Amino acid sequence: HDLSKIWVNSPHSLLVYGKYDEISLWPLPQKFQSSAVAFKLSPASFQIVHAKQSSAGPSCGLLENAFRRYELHSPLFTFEPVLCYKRFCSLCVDELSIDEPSAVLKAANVWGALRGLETFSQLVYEDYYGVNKINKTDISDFPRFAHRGILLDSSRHFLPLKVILANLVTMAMNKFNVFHWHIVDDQSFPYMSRTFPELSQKGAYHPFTHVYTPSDVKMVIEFARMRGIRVIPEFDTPGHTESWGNGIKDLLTPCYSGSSPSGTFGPVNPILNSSYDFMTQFFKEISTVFPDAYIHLGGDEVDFRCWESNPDIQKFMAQQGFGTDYSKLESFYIQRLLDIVAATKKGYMVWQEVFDNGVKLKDDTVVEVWMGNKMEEELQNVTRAGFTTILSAPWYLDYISYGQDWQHYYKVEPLSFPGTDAQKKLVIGGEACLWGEYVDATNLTPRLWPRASAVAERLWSDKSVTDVGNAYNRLVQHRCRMVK
Ligand code: CP6
Repeated sequence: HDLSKIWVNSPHSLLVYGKYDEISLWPLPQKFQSSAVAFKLSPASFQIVHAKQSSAGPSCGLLENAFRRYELHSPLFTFEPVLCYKRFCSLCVDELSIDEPSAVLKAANVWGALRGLETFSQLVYEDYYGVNKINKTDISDFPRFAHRGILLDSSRHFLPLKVILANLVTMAMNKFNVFHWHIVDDQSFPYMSRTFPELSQKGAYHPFTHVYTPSDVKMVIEFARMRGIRVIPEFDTPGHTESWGNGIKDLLTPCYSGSSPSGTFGPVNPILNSSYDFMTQFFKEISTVFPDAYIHLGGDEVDFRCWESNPDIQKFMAQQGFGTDYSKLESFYIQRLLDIVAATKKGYMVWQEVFDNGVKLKDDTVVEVWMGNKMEEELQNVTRAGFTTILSAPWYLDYISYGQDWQHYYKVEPLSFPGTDAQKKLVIGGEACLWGEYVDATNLTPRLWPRASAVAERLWSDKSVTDVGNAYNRLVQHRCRMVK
């Protein structure tokens, strides 16, 4: 027979996920009460509107945008949730109550309202007859940790804009709120700088196609903001900077073999004033391009061999009385860099080595603990010194192994280290890191999700939410929701 037709069976609605009243919220809210009473959502006039008493209105572009997004994806609702936006709430617990004749979402601020809309959308399911329903439900919710991040690395492999935006969408579905953009590294420099265009012209994998233009960067920041996600860029120095050297003459240390330069280069040259002049101009630009209050300055894995080989550096070490302790030279560099960045009025984040090397840090510095060995000791030390801390050591998602490794990520308790309550309060959250050595646009999404969802629930839900079996059942459905 000839093939004469193709029957396309398309789903009614993108946002109808669960089947037969299985509820699969992810991450689990702090307080949740649902009843068997179900309301039907028929296909006419679903609307999300501002409540009369709301302090936000149609002039709030961020919420208007979110309303349209959630409505667009759910054309079958007649249900009318009312968004009540209150400017102040002492405890900042947001509430969602679903009842007749309309659902009400009370949020302390726009970010809470966005999270509540996501929760609402996850509650809609299709019953046995294909009818869209939502049960009578009461939810109070708030995140356990304030900093819930994902690190992506766009240097080892260039990540097209589309991939980054798609990742921001899945982040919002998991209530992540920080995109840590490890934008440049040894391998390539895709950030297009207005002040130093040679950096990407000579340091990117391709000067036109594998770069983030100023408008690309703006797009990422705005797309993220619309979903309640901060963008913290990382410009890692003095190590991990090989690609910077292509565009900026004399920025990197020439390595020596014996008494002559070998032609290879090491970390940023810390003994030249020109290096600091460059950093001053460069970070002045970065501080205006990225609106977040924080910049990540890296400072990890500085290889001392090149510095050791260079006679000018040796001479400088002697003059400064550093002996042969190159971590003192590293601290010397970082100290000056921190002062440069502090002058731009930004806060900074650094990898743990910067703290370990005894660099004097501003009080509001955030230290990121990434080394898996002695993680608890490090958390103890950093918080004892009074610094705010982010944990990423247990969540290196680029490291892959056989089986369901999400369970390992899920079982981590970030506050299990010995310390006082005051110390534990300093741990403000964590990050799932997907380093890019073996990751590009072709495998990023399936490598990251739903494994990062395990981290999302650990950082959002109550400490007592630890049942792996229960999590498994919800995660299966949550994955399905993300795929759709
Ligand atoms: N790149 C940069 C990396 C890593 C770090 N910094 C890294 C180190 C060890 C592991 C995974 C990633 N690839 N710039 C360390 C923070 Cl196991």
